[in-house]
Amino acid sequence: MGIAELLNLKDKKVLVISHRGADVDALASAAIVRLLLLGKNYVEIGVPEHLNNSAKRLAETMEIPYSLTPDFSFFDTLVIVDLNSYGMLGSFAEKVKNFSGNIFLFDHHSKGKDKIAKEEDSIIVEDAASTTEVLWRFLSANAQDKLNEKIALLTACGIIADTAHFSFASKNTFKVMAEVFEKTDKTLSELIELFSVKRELSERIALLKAAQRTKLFRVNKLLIVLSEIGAFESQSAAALIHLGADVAFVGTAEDHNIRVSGRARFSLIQEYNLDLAKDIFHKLSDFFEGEGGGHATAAAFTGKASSTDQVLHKCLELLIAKIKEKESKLEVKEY
Ligand SMILES: [Mn+2]
Repeated sequence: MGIAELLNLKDKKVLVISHRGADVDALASAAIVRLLLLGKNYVEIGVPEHLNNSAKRLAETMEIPYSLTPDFSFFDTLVIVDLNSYGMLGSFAEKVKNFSGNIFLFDHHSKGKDKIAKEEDSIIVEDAASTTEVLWRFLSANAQDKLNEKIALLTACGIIADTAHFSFASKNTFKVMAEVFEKTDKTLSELIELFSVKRELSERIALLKAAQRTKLFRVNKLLIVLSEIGAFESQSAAALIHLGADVAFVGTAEDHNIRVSGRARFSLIQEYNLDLAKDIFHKLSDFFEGEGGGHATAAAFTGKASSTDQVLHKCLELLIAKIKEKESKLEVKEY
């Protein structure tokens, strides 16, 4: 088929799916695909389980309709955005596995072992800042005329959110942003406004508790922290990096369902050739039931274990093994 065929679809029933807990990039990417195909096809957006608050805000400001319970049997085409592993599909995973129609996929996460769509129907650019950036580059190359203001705004929102306001921008990010600004009169702060939400009290309490409960390790010159909280684990891991950690792993447990989120300082990628997704989170499924994935500096695991602590310490162990490849002498100290 070939992924460029997506642009020629006509009279199809298309379901666009993002990952569980859809974030701004996931929803914005789905909205871009919807806008591309609308008019010539019937298009719906499906999100497994839930969206985060910023994505919900974007859905309001950009008027993006979505469903948490799409009827898969109605559709003949799937477009998957911002994920490449069945684990990230949550309750939709089985339905996607059993889907018999065409499947297209756009993503920027580290490639896992799953093959959701055929190679020629997928574009996975691991060094892109966001999936919206991948889509923008795809359209620039194949359908310049489709690049309108609405798609530009959505592209910018995905980039700004996934780069934490340009902290992790890729080589092409600013080129894409420059092209975006040619399509709109909005300023950067007006773009940020499109998905801004006030942080709730519960989130701020969780972050401060995560900081209070850290276990701190020094491995040579690196500071690594482990922590456990009731929710907001990914935000907490990011906050701990801002506080001074080089790598942070934060876990939460609901019954025996455990989620662990990891963040690493960007400089470690080059210095230690570290990729959190490949070196740590993909490997967790060798030790625990569940699945992990993500990016070089931000990744997560969802699965089962007898305790969160067990998973956190496995993350630490795998990280130390990776550091060992670079440094012959290791001095590990717990504070
Ligand atoms: Mn993304």
